[in-house]
Amino acid sequence: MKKLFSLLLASALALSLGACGGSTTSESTGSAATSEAATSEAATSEAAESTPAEGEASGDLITVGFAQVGHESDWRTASTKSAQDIFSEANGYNLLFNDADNDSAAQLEAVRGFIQQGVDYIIIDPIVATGWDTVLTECEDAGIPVIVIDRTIDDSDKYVSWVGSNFKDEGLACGEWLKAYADAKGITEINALVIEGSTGASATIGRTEGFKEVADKYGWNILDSQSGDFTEAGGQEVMESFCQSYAGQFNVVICQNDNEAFGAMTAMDTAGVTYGVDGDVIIVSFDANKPALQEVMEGNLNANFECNPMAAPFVEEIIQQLEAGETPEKEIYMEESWFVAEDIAGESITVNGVEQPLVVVTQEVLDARPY
Ligand code: GYE
Repeated sequence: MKKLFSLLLASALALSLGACGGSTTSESTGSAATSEAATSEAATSEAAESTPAEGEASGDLITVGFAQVGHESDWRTASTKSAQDIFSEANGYNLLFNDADNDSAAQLEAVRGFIQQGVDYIIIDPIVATGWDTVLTECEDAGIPVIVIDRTIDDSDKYVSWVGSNFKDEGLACGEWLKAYADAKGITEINALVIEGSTGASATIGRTEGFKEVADKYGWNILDSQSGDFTEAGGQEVMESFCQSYAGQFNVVICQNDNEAFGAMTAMDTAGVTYGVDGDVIIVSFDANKPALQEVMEGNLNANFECNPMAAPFVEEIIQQLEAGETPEKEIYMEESWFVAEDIAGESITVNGVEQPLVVVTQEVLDARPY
């Protein structure tokens, strides 16, 4: 019954959001630091469903607080869904979900809220890579194990495990693919524009460093690099200004996630710049969510470097190991694929000595994708 109510609440919320243009706002999903606050703001159905009192009353459920980044991208939606699917009551969990709406101060307070509620475990997807040691010490003092997913925490090791991706390798892979592609096409000069993700996020830092390392190695020109905040609107805004400032000067656009790429494509359409396999500009993205892979298949995006959002099953395994008194691995890397529109840059690329296939996106590949 509770579940039905929260489902109804969720659909009512979705309808009302749809009615005001389909975009979520900070008011509706805002920086609710505790599930109580989240309930009053109707922030998420999970939060509405999972009050601490229920967690205690439900006895043997394991209570997990998840401090999520926000709702900025399709990748993020897939990550949230993965956690909600795995940490369900049916699976023995009581999930307290917090959407920090990309506000790192709110995310720290959300973690503190979880400590106050006495949760059994805390999952953090850190918005930014630094500023964590104090709150992680508070978690340690409270005896609550922390599991970090996706982005890294770079200034503290007071967590049990991290599950995520090697973002620098993603950037390196993007660069090495571009080299092979440009060679195959006889393109000798690269003038690139980079639309970065959110400032201070390890995903941004790694992808930027990886691509820059390859650009420096081959003497490419990075004309500009600006944050689009991992959103479609941000990508569009940055690309609109790039189209004005660098008209006729660029032949590569690197978007650090799929949603920014959608925005960049809109901006280039408006500016009359052609891109993709038949265009003047090579456009590349990271994440490889289904809607973006569709664009790769149609030749509108030249390549897409996957970032796998399905960390939750690994986190559950870690929690089960802790419950059994075992010591989980400190770092777990997700498996990811590199996707391309055309079969012309070779069959694979090698990054840090590891060779990985380039997958040409077909309908069959698309159909087999889980997110
Ligand atoms: O690429 C982007 C999201 O942290 C890897 O965050 C994640 C990034 C992902 O908003 O779409």
